[in-house]
Amino acid sequence: MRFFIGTVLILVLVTPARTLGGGFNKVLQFPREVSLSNFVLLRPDFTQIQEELSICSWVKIYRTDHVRYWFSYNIAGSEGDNQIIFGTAANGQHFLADAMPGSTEPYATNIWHHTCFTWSSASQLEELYLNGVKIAEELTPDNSKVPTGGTLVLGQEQDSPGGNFDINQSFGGEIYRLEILKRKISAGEVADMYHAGMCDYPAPSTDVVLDWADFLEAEKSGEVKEVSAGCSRWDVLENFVGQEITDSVIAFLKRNF
Ligand SMILES: [Ca+2]
Repeated sequence: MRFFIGTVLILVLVTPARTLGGGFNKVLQFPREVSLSNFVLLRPDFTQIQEELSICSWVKIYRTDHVRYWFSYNIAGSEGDNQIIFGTAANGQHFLADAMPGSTEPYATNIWHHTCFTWSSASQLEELYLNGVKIAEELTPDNSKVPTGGTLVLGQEQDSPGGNFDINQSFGGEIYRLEILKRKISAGEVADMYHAGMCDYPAPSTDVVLDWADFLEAEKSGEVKEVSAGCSRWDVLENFVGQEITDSVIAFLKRNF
């Protein structure tokens, strides 16, 4: 019994509290030198988002030599293209295997964008936002549903579940705070998220089906790595690793941070 209590105590102490914002300041980086090996793969349960969803993220794009895909959700045996893909140009988004009309302009490189896609089967309306502003919308067919049982890949465009990637569609860039909600959030909520900025990190709402911590915990392949989002003042301490904490180091930190 004593052993059991001790084990429970240890588990409580080492299990990070999700409500404290797991994943804060952790960016997933996909190298600029693209490779078919660089991706993150999940097999999520999308039962709760079959008829309504929002998918929002901060994304930084390193290259625009092709339309490249940072998000793809593919169903085995489904007809046509991927069910959901988000790419590096406004016309690079597909939902329910249907291309969303939009500008052919690629997004600017090396700066953070906030992107949000919202939809509900009841309204039939799918809407795409970039930096808090709606840039595209389209109506989906009656009684549409997102199929469950698919494979979600970050960093590659799948032509079959979890595979058949194309080097000209491989993503080089960064993703931060991707989350999937079971509710079609409003234009005002999207704008609020954008204006709060990428370093704002509220605890996940009850609408969240997959939060950023879930993506960070997923299997990473190739050279995908976690880097700092630059959202923590403590990042500066990495510059002092191995050094003695002297009065001058403390004075420097106080002056600058
Ligand atoms: Ca492809």
